[in-house]
Amino acid sequence: MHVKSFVTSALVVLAQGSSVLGAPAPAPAFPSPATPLEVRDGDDMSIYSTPKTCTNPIVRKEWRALSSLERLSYIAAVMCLQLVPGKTAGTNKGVRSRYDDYQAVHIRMTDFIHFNGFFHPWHRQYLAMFEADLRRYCGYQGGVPYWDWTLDAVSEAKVMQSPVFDSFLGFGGNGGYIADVSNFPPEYISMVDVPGRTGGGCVTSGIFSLRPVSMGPGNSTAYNPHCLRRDISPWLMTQTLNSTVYNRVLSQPDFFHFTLVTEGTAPGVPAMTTHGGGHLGVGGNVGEIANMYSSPGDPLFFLHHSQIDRTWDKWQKLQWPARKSEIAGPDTMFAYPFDWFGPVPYQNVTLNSDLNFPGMGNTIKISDVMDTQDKILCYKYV
Ligand SMILES: [Cu+2]
Repeated sequence: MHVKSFVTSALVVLAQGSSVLGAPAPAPAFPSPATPLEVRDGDDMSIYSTPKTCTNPIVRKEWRALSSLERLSYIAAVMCLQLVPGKTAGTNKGVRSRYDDYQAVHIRMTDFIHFNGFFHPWHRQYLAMFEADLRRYCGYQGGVPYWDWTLDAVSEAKVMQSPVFDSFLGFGGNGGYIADVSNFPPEYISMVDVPGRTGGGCVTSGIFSLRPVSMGPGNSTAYNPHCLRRDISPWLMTQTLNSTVYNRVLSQPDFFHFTLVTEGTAPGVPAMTTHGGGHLGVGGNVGEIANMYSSPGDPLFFLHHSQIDRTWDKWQKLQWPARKSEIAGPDTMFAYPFDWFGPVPYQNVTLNSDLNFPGMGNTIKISDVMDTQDKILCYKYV
């Protein structure tokens, strides 16, 4: 299936869907293909961990630096991945598509890849795999775009007008405002109570509002189709995603502090920085992207994490090549220095530590993903 035909289908679906955009959600009107799309590379999952000579790196650009056609091509490719059959439905019952495979592996791995030393390298490889699939299954030609939120976090008004929220050339906007979300089931509620939240309802604009999220919210890979929710806090975004916070992250003297400051030095809003700010700034109290487990159900996840990965790359390049081999942090979630809920036994991660993607790809070493243009990776940020 070629990009062009997907762009066309996207336009057709948008046109057809326009009448339901204002209707109350859930609106599970996303079309299913009559016949499964061709999965060209079969079950070959070794491609993600095959070393390559990196002569022509994939280019990852900022969302607004893409042309309109490039933005549509990316959106169409993500839609396409939501139509390509998944491969892990045997273990993850909620999987309906290749896109869902990514949500499922994140749900399953969440307790092993956050608030510890695996956070940066695991998400780096995760994005590279997602990018490889957009390209091999969906004919996408570019890299996973990043969302440089520092360009938006200058004011609350600007945040709401961010091009990533565009209903046509973006990922749709906020959910409708629900003042009281206290009656939501606990799995919907994010870890932190977010001040200044303005949504909470189902996303009502953009192509992704038409397709239900397959799994979650929360720590479950059972099939539970539900609408994509957002609960944007423009206030939180201006506090956590501005260039001052960004530069504080970048100026950390070693990886231990870099990764600590990226994930936050304490639970809660006052210590929140870039990573939490993107998730909770868009997801608020009940949005999918605010959910530690099921957040990749919101396609904006990938743009946010591309920016987080870009920041790591930028930080590395500030002292290159020394930082190409600098890794730190515990091998266990919420262990020191993330031991906010009491002491947790741990060991330090090393370059030799394993990164696991159950059902998705081979186990690799952290050392495999320390350079975006070496070993198994080949991409760059511009
Ligand atoms: Cu994550």
